[in-house]
Amino acid sequence: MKFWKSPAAIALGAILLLLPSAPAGALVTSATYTMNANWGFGFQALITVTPGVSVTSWTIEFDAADQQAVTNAFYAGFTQTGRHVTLTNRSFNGSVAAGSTLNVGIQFNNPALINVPPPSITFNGQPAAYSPQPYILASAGHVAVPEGGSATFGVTLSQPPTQNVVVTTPGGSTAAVVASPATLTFTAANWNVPQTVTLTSPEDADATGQAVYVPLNQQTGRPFYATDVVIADQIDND
Ligand SMILES: [Ca+2]
Repeated sequence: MKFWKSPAAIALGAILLLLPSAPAGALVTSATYTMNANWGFGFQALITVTPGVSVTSWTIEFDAADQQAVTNAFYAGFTQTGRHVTLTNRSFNGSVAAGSTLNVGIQFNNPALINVPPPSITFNGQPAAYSPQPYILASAGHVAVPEGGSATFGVTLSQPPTQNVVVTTPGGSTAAVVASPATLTFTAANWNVPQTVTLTSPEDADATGQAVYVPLNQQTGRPFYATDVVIADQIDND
């Protein structure tokens, strides 16, 4: 008997069509990670988790980037072993209903100036469907700039924009180191082609090298890319 002619098979097919496509208990747990403030040697990030099943306690785990150290967590306890970070619920927010959103903030020390998000996030030991935040990527964290001279670094995006992205560099004329050009424009065609930023240090009268923050901030475009920060280390010649 050909199974597709079987009345029983036809009846089973009809029953299957009536079942919901995502039965309760099979919802996917999702997670996002967003760097919402970056001041160079530290930053704050927001993690959101939408559990697929209701929970009464939770852990969120991920691997931080090289040298990143959690210094504080908001709405969670935290421990860190090497690069591995574990966040745990506080007494008041252990219960999270399936499909509702849990928000946790984290603050890091970030001496290596890395703004790349964690590669994955697990929730109660299970990998979450993870949407890492796009980011602006400088080719170096620190750039040495000789006084009276210049140095360069490159900038790319982590993924193509859906709407052209303009990134600004600080253009202060009185700084010990000046970055140019003042803006970089990335499109769906050139997002991964490094654009050169030139750091120039005018001669000055002091006898010390200044460290100048060069934040790379998105001004327009979509999606939203995390800020990267370069530190220009002026090499004094006086
Ligand atoms: Ca000098």
